Parts: sequence; structure tokens; C-alpha cells
Amino acid sequence: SLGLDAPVTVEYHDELGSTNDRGRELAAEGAADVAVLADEQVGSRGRLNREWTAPSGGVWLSLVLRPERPPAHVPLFTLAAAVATTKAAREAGVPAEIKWPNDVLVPVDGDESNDDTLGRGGRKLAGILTEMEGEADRVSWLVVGIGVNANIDAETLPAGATSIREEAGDVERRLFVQRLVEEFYALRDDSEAVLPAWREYSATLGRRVRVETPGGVVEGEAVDVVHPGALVVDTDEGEVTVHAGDCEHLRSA
Ligand code: BT5
Repeated sequence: SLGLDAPVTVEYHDELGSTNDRGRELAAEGAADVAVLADEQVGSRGRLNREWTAPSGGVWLSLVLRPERPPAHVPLFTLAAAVATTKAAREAGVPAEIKWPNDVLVPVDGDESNDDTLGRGGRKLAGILTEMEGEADRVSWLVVGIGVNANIDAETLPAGATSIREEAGDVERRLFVQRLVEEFYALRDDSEAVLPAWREYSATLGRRVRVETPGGVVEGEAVDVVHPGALVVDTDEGEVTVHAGDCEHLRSA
């Protein structure tokens, strides 16, 4: 037991393919409020089926939820997970920030800031993959997958990644997960709480960004994040609200 101040059942595995796959299985069986944890994942994934490296020592976590919400509001959960992860990382001594929508980064000083291998304005500490099933008006289940490079040597991670070990020394993973899950449940889908906290931790607002969206590339200054998690970009053609995409921070000069 994690001794959580959140209504969650914990399922722990030494090794899994993907905690999200296990979460989806549980969700399909009707489970709710389960936290699936693994020490190591051997088949984990990022968004768009990208590979996710998940060796022993990380925090590999998937939360199974059944919120009474329309699918359009699902991004709020992802933002809440990014906020909770960032908060827990900061408590562990890591100066983490959020790149829209849900990358948790540690900024790199000075001119180097855009020269990291991932080209994303910092070293990636954590990522979030949210998956769902539902109808037009209501989500039937949601799996929020959170991967945090905790007690891992940076050399074993992809270039451009960092870990809590690297930035601040090892964390007690049980406590870290406890704090993260509690923060997540405190925010959950309350946009009045999620958006201000997200803005406070944002590395993206005020920056020049280039977002690859399903509808094309949007470039300009990121000026706000609005319900249910969309990024407002001030472009040459006026303000554009972006709901999904890959975001890159650009040099301001
Ligand atoms: C993400 O995807 O950032 C979401 C990652 C979600 C992982 C969690 S772990 C628990 C749960 N179970 C799963 O199977 N998944 C979730 P994306 O934005 O697409 O970023 C993926 C990219 O990040 C890759 O293409 C690599 O460049 C890079 N990458 C891979 N592993 C990494 C790591 N451990 N740390 C930092 N960057 C990594």
C-alpha cells in the first residue's frame, strides 16, 4: 500500500510490457481508480507509437479512471498529470517545467537551451500518454500513463533525456508516487485548478513556438493555455487556438 490520500488501489509489477496496456486491460474489465506501477517496462510507448525507454529504477505509472466527462475534456487530465509530476519533481529538488502539452523538462542554461538533442528547449524528465475509450458525449474509461526518469543513470536514457538521479540525486519512489498521485487527485478535472497551476509551471508561455498540428504548422508566440488544454498562439495572422500537436520552442532572436 502507498498510504495514499487518494481513492486509489495500487497494482505493482517488477516488470511489465507497458503499464498503459495493463491499465487498458483493467479498464476493459470495469476497473476504476487503479494505479498500475512497474519497476521496468519492456514494451512501453510514447505518443504516436513512439518508443519509450523504461529501465529499472523509473516511475512507470498508469492511472485508470472513469470520469463523467465528454472526450473533449480529456486533455485536462493530461495537463493535470503534467502539473502533478512537475510539482513532485520540484519537491525532489529538480527545477522541472512543462512544455505544452505534457512534456516535463529541465531547462538547459543560456544559449544551449535549444541545442539539446531533442530540440525541445530542455532535457526531458517525464512524459505522459493518455489513452481513452468513449462515446461522443461520455468517456467510458481513461488511462493516464506517466513515465518519470527517477533513479536512472542518464547514460541509459535516449540523448536529450535527464533523470531525477542526474539532477538532484535519488528519490524514495514510493513517496514520489504518493505525492504525484495525491496532487493529481487534488486537481483531477477541475479546470479552474488545473489551468492556473499549469500556467505557473509552463516553459512554453511567452516563448516563440512552432506547433505541428493535424491541420498544419502554427508558428508564433504562445500566449495562453485555455480550457480544455488548448494552446493559444499569437501568429502573423492573429490568434490561433491549437488543440493537439507537437510543440517546439524556438529561439526568440
Ligand atoms: C511521451 O511520448 O512523452 C509519453 C511517454 C509516456 C510513457 C509512460 S510510462 C508509463 C506508461 N506506459 C507506457 O507504455 N507509456 C506510459 P512522446 O511525447 O511521444 O515522446 C517520446 C519520445 O521521447 C521518444 O521518441 C524519444 O525521443 C523520447 N524518449 C523515449 N524514452 C524516453 C525517456 N525515458 N526519457 C526521455 N525521453 C524519452
